[in-house]
Order: sequence, then structure tokens, then C-alpha cells
Amino acid sequence: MTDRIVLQGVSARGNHGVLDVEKRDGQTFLVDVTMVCDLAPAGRTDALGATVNYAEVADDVVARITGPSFDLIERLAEVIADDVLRYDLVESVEVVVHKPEAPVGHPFTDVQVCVERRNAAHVVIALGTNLGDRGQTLTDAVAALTALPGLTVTSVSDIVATDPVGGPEQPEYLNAVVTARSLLHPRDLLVELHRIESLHGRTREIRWGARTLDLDLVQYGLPGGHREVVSDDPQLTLPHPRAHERAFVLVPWLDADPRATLRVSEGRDGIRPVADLLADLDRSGVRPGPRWEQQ
Ligand code: PH2
Ligand code: MG
Ligand code: MG
Repeated sequence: MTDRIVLQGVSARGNHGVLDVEKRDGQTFLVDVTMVCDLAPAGRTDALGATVNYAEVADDVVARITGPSFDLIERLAEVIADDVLRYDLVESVEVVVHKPEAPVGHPFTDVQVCVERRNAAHVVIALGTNLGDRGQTLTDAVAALTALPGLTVTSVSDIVATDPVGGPEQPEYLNAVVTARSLLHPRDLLVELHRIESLHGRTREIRWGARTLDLDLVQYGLPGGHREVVSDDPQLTLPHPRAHERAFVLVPWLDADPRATLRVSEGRDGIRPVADLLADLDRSGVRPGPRWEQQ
């Protein structure tokens, strides 16, 4: 994506700096924001709602400059980048903070910091296990996900105990769902999920058979959002083709994210609240499970 919106030289007085005199007297800060985002929808429709309103971004920038004092302009740049990444359309943002009146002790024209940050996709990962020390396996799996570079775990459901669905006769499952933000692309994330499965002795002989650990990527990106990935690739079908009919996925998912939505078919109408999908399902095979074990 090479489309971008560039907002330059937004300036205001602020009180950021390490020195007391800076915090007391304040000085001028200037900020440049470059937002990488797909501008084709706005180009086609001529609708403000299809793009990022740069006036709103400027408001946010000024609020940060004039807001609570930070010691470092690095911090000011970081929080501005965070603010801008709340716009789902923005794939990545570059923020430059200039402090031309900084107490440098020598003649100079400008000092600036520049940070570039990417917008992570919302992802949903379902965990299942019905062999071995299941509680410990789930705990270890969540720890492994938390430790994955490029993945930030945002919520972990309670554990549920569930009757096996499909496959041969097999023991009861423990299931849980983790929501996270991912900078990893779906395929790279899948490779990592498989790696964590193998670390727990996962083998793949019988489809839907008993397993020490199953990590399924249920959804990548928010349904209808700019990072949503829909794929019918047999290696990585997104969203997960059976998630909408599996109470052992939807019950813990709703617990982890009460506002969750899932795409069940194409188009806007194909996006359904998980709570509504669950209302139509038989939940009798899903019971409260054990508490999470201490790590
Ligand atoms: N996973 C399956 C097949 N059946 N049943 C339950 N209760 N929980 C699971 O995680 C599960 C299943 C294939 O991944
Ligand atoms: Mg599975
Ligand atoms: Mg699987």
C-alpha cells in the first residue's frame, strides 16, 4: 500500500521535557503525521466516512501536545502514534515530533524524533486439549502465545470442559479462547501455532482425533474491517469454517470478548454477533472447566 495522508507541522505549546524550566514555561512542538492507508474507497465514493479525517487527527495531536507533560518527545510520538492507530483504516503511521526551541545549549535549527508503528490485526485463537495434563498444557500454550514476538494477547477466556464433537470415541476436552493483536501475517501466525502444538507433542494421525494441543486460528482481522482476511485455502481457511456451529469455541470466545462478531457468509449481512450465533446452538456439551493453573 503506497496511498498515504500526510499532515505536517501541526503546532502548539506544550510542557514536555526533562528540565523543570521546560515543564514550567513550555515551548512550541511541531508534529508531522504520515498515515499509510487505502484511499481508493474515498477516491471512488467521495465520502469523508471512507477515509481518515485529518482535522480529527490534528485535534488529537494538539490534545497530546497541550496535554499532560512527558519527559521525552519519544513518549509524545508514541502516544500520538497509538492515537492514530485507533483508526482501523490506517495500516501504519509515521510520527515526527519536532522541538526546535529545545534547551540544547548551542545554536541549532531543529531536533526531532521519528517513530513508525504498524496497526496490528485483531485475531482469535481457539485452544483445545483432551490428552495429558490438560490444564497445564493450556496454561503453557497461553504463556507461549504471550511470548510470541508480534502477538499481543488481549484477553483469555475461562476454561470450559466439553464433550467431544465428531471424530472417534475420545476423552472430554478442555477448551479456551484467546484474543490478541497480531503483526504477524496469517500464514506466519499459523506456522507459530503449529510450532507450539508440536512442542506439546501434537501429532496429526486421525482427523478430529484426540490431541494434546490444538490451536486454531478462528478469525484474522475484524469482520468487515480493513485487515479482515477471508480465505478458502484448505491449509488456512478463514474464518474457521466450523467455528459458527461449535459451542466449544463460541462459549469461551464470548467470555473473552462479549462484543465479538463472526462472518458466516459474504457481505455486511454475513457478519453476526457471536452472542446471537450461540443463542441458536445446543450448549449442553459445554460446562465450566477448571480454573487456570498458576504458571
Ligand atoms: N476439536 C476438534 C474436534 N472435536 N470437540 C471438542 N469438544 N473440543 C474440541 O476442541 C474439538 C472437538 C477438532 O479440532
Ligand atoms: Mg480444531
Ligand atoms: Mg487445528
